[in-house]
Amino acid sequence: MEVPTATSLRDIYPDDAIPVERHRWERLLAQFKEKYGRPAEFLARSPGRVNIIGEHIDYSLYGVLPMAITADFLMAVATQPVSQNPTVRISNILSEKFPTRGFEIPKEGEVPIDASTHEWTNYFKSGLRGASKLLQQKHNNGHFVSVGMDILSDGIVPSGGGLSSSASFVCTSALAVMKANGEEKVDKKELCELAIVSERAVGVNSGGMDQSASVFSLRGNALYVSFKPTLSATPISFPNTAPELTFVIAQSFVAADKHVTAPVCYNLRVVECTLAAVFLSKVFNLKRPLPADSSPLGTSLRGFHDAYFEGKEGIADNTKTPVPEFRAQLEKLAQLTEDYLHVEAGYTRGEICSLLGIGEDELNERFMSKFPVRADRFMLRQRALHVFNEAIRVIEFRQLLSAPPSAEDGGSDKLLHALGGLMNATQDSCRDLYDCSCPELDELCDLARGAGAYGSRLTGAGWGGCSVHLVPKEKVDAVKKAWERGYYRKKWPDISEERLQEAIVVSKPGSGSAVFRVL
Ligand code: NG1
Ligand code: MG
Repeated sequence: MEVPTATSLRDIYPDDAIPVERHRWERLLAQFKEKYGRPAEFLARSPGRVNIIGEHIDYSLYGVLPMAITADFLMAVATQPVSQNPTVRISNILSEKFPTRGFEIPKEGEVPIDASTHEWTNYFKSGLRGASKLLQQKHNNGHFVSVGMDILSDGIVPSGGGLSSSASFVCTSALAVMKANGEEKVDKKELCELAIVSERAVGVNSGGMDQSASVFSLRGNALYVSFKPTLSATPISFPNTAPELTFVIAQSFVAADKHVTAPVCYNLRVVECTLAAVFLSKVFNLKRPLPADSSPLGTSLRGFHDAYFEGKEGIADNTKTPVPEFRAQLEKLAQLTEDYLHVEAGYTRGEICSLLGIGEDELNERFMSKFPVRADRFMLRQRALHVFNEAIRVIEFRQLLSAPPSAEDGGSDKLLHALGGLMNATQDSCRDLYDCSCPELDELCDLARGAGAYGSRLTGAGWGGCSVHLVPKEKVDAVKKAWERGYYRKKWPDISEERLQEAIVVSKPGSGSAVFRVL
């Protein structure tokens, strides 16, 4: 599947967003011409996403259910005349929010990325790196050097908020580089896989959910993204129930800067899940080391899953859409975790080493060197329980969407309660087992549920950032009022109207990456 060349805004945005987007695109093109003294040749864009369910399981290679939002990163681009010293000149319309600065494209080796400075140019550079690597593979003409580019971008995905601002920026950047270097057709899977790997260069050992949602989404649909045996994305339509399913996004405004907290939050969770997988494979003395896979540290709970059930008659799942037995397998693994990973207080490095039969140096080298983490105890039990049970909730959520209860069987009210119940269970598990919520997110969820939301939970990495709520259309105002009174105006009595508008987003499912040829 290729990234589409849009011929009208209608190919990209839901109808009600068109007037605002038209104005935004025209403003960007006018400012591009003013800044660079010539018109842009094309525009590239990739949206942010909200994750409906399936949290912190993509890097364990279990399927997730995100939905692209309308907000995107939009880049106007013109290539520079061929020169000995190609450069990238890049700036943002909202320059104070997404600071970037130009740089020379190196003639040898990869563009250097200093992951210690958290600046947005790094995301462009990771997109440039990934695209250059892919173009080099495709055209194997020795070392590939990108043409110089003039870029003016306008990103309106709220940053640091769990709506994948970073992934959408990387995807747009990689797409812009591919187009600037003459790639007529850009394959979605290739674009997505390069964005997943290259974003890790910025210092967060992330999974592949965000880039997949950003690239593959189709307007009006959610997306089921699965990672084994290979990356695949399946559009999921919502049943046309009444009242219509509305997902409302609410910012906690708690800065969730994953780069700063990664060693004790996000990257630590990746290590804990990977160690849980290796630990379980030792407990069940599976013959050989776990198979290498596309997870950030090369092996995962899904790797343990497939190894544990390999050869067992009749139930082994390697298909894109899980077979019925897949759920039974997950329940079995959750039970094994209950029974065999019994230490609630967490496992020390020493205990892990003695069970794995390796020394502390090897443990650090294999699991904690590229992305250092800080912890004395690793909560293997809790993280594995969350992952296996969350993977089950995704299967149940999908089944409800594809086969909603019939009218006589309770109809849409039963559907909304069931979907909301799964989202609430995910929030409880993120808070209690995965420890990635925070009081502000818990507060937003309580207020929403009290005002009529069927389901409320954090979305994205958590530890701040955004929440997502399943709210029947007629209850949206009541929920917004409850947040205004009980959260936003309480914490910030002088909050501006504009900030309040920014806090709550009701977004219809938008489409994914696209390019728009101007000249
Ligand atoms: P956010 O918080 O939107 O960046 C992060 C990861 C995802 C996934 C979620 C948790 C990055 C780029 N993305 O999303 O891969 O693991 O957390 O489900 O870090
Ligand atoms: Mg992100």
